[in-house]
Amino acid sequence: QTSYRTLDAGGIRAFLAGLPAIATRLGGLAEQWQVREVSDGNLNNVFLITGPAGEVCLKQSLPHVRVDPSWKMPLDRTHFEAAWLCAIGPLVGGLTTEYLHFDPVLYVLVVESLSGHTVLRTALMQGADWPEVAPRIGMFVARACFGTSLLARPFEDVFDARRLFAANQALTRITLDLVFDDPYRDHPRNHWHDSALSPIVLDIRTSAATLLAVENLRRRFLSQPQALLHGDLHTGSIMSTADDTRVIDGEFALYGPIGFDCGMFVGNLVLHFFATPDLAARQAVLRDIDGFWRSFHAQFTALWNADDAPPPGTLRPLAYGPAAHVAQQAFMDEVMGDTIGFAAIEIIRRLIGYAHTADFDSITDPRLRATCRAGALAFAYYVLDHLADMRTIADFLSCLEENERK
Ligand code: SR1
Ligand code: MG
Repeated sequence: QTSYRTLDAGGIRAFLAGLPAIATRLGGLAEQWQVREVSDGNLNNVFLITGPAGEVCLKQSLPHVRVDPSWKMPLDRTHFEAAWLCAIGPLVGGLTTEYLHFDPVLYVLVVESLSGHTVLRTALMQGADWPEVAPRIGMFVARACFGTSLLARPFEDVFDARRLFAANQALTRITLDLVFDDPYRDHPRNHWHDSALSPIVLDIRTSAATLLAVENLRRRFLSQPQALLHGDLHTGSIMSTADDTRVIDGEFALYGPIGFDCGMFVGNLVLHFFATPDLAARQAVLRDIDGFWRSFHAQFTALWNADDAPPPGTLRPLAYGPAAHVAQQAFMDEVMGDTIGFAAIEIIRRLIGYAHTADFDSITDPRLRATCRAGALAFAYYVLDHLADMRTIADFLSCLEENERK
């Protein structure tokens, strides 16, 4: 067939049997391949296919949101994920999955299977303490963002890439609505379980300073195409073991402010901070936020200052010495400011918007759960109202520690 259809297990076997490199990777005959559905995110069908010689992961776009068939959606998201993977794969040194195949009719993406890895959010909820993961994510963001920016590529390449990803409008619209808009007004998609959150929601929605901060961040999200972002870098978009970490699910990829990816990751670590009752686990989150930022900063500036000859046509520095250092510092400070702001926005939407996260679900006492959620929401509200005072990751972390003592 030459038109789109949603694949079932039989359809998946027939489809993969027609791809010689993948069929060889799986080994044996198609009838022997085991197909297991592992769909976990909100949008797509995901399967693991296991043969006698190996395993692959297959992801297919649906014409709707997976968790809400009445919410219609174009199919092109796996096209953008494939394009993202091809763009950043060569830059990030093994910190994502291997791209294997994309089918533009079925909107099927086939990638390396990571069945030995655990989704980072799940691992954190199970008590894993993997100190190297956050620095690896810092490395990932630095490499992917630096390598797709004007600092590393001629403007012609960057403009072509911006044009390609500017067409990822359906998912950019989701982010705009779910992250930057719905939580700040009444909308049927919003919901929260604990009435303890309601007074804070009211405060957020009636604070002019907070709403202006959100508006400013929303504008920056759409108007600062600094680098190719992952676009949805929460702890469910990361799979890891103690020794190996991969960023997956780049379907929300777009050119935007680098601090958006940093802020999504940091915001989700903060959610875990408020969700875990264990003091040592909370200290580990503080360490991870610090480790993430240090690694991101060190790697990004190292790439910027490297002596390697950049590709012909790349912008060359015009200023050297202290002036250049000051300019670089200003750029990194701007990314830091964005990181803090976007982290707060991510926390808010995960507590009162459409797409919540599982972090708080493991707290069995309903009153404690409500207190923890309210603590996270109040923290994010405080951060948005004090953005001007929070200039460094240390400022952010001390604010988080203060909240821990409350
Ligand atoms: C309808 S999609 C809802 C959320 O899930 C994705 O992972 C993104 O975070 C999006 O905002
Ligand atoms: Mg996802």
